[in-house]
Amino acid sequence: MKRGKISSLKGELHIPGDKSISHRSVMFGAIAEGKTVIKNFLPGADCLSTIACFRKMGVEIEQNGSDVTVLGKGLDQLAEPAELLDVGNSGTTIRLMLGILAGRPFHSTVAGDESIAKRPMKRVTEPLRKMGAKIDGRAGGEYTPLSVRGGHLTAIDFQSPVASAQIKSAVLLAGLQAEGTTTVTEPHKSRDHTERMLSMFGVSLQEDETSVSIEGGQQLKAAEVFVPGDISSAAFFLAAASLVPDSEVVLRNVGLNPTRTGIIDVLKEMGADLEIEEKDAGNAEPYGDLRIKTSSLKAVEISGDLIPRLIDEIPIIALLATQAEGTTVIKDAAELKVKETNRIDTVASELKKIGANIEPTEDGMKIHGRTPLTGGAKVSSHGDHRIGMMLGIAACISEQPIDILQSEAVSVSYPSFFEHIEKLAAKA
Ligand code: SPQ
Repeated sequence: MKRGKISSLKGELHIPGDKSISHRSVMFGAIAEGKTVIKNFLPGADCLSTIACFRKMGVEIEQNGSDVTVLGKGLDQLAEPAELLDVGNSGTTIRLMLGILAGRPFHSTVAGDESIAKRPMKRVTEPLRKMGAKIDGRAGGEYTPLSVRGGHLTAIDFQSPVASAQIKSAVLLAGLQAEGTTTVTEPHKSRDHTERMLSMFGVSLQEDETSVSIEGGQQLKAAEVFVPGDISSAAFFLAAASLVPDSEVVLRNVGLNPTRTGIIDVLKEMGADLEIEEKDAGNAEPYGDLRIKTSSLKAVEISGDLIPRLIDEIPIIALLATQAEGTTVIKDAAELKVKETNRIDTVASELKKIGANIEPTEDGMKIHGRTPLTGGAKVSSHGDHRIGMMLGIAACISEQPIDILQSEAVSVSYPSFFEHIEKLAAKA
């Protein structure tokens, strides 16, 4: 797909539903008793994979665009799937679903696409095996396809080596089915959508800053879920409006869960002209409207407990940093290497092709600004939705058009991404 410079972005967008919350609403609805109604569900490829997997376990799920109804009959009614559970490109689907499958007394096989086949699974399969699940796979259970025989589980006290909501959630979902109280402790707090949503579904949890405990044997009760817009998707338009001259954009109903708002903190520190209006304080997941205008940015340092609060935004932060005064340093972000692509390498290689001055490091990157983007090159998403969207925004400010290969990857989390750029550009 060839994309070129845009003179200005104006208008407003309703950002599609949050991917993390959409996955969880289907999974928790599927194991709850009763009818779960989901509004503003994200009909992106990843969340559709979650729906397809649970249908294969006998759960009735109606999906009409962003309206979804899940007819849950409780954990015990999940059926042994006759076919492979195909998670597509979705790390969240496979890791959280493994936590559920670990306690089910049946056999299942789980796999996904080429990218999933390279992503590490022992971080989840090891604690689940310790609890009593039988899981096998390539390289001793590190890589898909994975074969799972679930059954009786015993609680564990698990110290996760990395801050990861997927590891935490998988162990908690297994803990829900285990004998005793399971505790997960992380080095830094990761996104807490699982904890918030389990509470909505009637499960009690004990939480402190970096650990969560759950007592086994609790039954989920169906709930009504409103999914706010995905701040990770909004981030691309926050960046676009900051960088494209003479822009002013309003993003409606964006999720503002504090475990996800690192991008807002960083934009403010960089000097962005950003206003936030919080809405319905009663929703389990806070949300609000964001208004952002073009601004002059300066470099920042990003590390430590800020990293899990913006891990998926690092590709777009790198683009912002190319246009900020000074050198931006990103550290403690080695987790980027095990995402849909090695995002340290793909961000650096693709941005360099269009003129950026960026150095990959062991656990992050250094970006030297301000460097005008020349464009005029062929780049690729490498099948990674966030790299595809970052390049889509880079094209808006590049001197020459750029050719983005595998741009269709954006449909994993934001199928209407390019239409939304057109919508704002058309009004300019
Ligand atoms: O689902 P997937 O493929 O892992 O998606 C990504 C993304 O960029 O959309 C990561 F590549 O988001 C993860 C996120 O990085 C979604 C997620 C969740 O919903 O629990 C948690 C984070 O991953 P992790 O490994 O830190 O738990």
